[in-house]
Amino acid sequence: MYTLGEFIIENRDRFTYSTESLLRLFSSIKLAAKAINKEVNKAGLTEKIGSTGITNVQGENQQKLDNFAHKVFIESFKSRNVVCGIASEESKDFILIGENENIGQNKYIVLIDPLDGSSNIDVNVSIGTIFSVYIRKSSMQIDLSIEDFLQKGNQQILSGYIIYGSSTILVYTTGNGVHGFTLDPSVGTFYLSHPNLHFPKIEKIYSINEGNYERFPKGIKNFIKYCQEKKESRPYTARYIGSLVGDFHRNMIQGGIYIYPQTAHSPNGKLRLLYECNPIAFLTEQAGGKASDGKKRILDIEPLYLHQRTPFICGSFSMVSKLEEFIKIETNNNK
Ligand code: P6P
Repeated sequence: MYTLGEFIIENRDRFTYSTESLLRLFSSIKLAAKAINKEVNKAGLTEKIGSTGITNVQGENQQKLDNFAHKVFIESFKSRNVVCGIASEESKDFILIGENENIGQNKYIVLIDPLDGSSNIDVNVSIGTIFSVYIRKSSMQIDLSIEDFLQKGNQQILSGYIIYGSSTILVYTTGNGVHGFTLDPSVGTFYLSHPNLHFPKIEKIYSINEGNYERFPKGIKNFIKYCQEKKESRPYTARYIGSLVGDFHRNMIQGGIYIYPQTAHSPNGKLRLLYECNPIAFLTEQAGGKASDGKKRILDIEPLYLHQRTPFICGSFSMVSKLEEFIKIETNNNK
């Protein structure tokens, strides 16, 4: 079985940038993922469960493990001397990694949701880390600026997630397919377990928080009703665990669609464009699926600010296209 490092080296000709830098990036990510996995797996036995009592930049109740995961990734990227700047869901502004001149020569930008779905920690539901990597746009001779972070998703050179579930799996793409590596905790190594992940032709699942049904736009309501009509061609079932990484990972393997639309209460939706939607959208397209805000391709959305939110639909190509049709009908009816 390939380890993650062996797989990267074996496929080095398919990665445009330096293999050494990719190995360093993953060295940071793997180190942090193992540290977080250890804490997540025994959260109930440590003082790291529950809330910090702090409201984070998102206006959400920060969990202790959110804060821990954020710090672990920052330190891990700093120590591997490959990244020049990081933006995190847990930090209002981006973090410059440039204490000395050689780190200042690094050109990789990382945007990260250190622990997505963390409200599920206390109830033992899968949670995840989501990461997105770009090349800085500004010259090496000047400090990083916010524009280095506000790049369209179609500029990503690497994106992925780690899902901390019944097993810990690292899934990534560099634009040459989607590949999954399962952690063997007995040796602390990630081994190739899911080569060339791809949405199956059979579409089974729709994932949406139907508790918000009354606040959904009519096109979304009509699509939910469409999925619920039991017909030969529509064997759909509802699955939603309130954890994007968990819902997405299952849908990519079994076939399905994940929807977090705008509502009257949240006109731009809930999920963040830069470190949730763009990385998952890159993986979605590389796995043969589709990702949009209902009208526009997620990867083409122009970011205006760091913690920008967007309506988010991703999954099996034909299910996303079908939902976009329902939205288009309603948009035309309202003209
Ligand atoms: P709701 C977790 O907070 C998250 O960002 C995603 O992981 C998840 O899919 C969604 O929010 C759940 O939100 O409003 O349905 O609880």
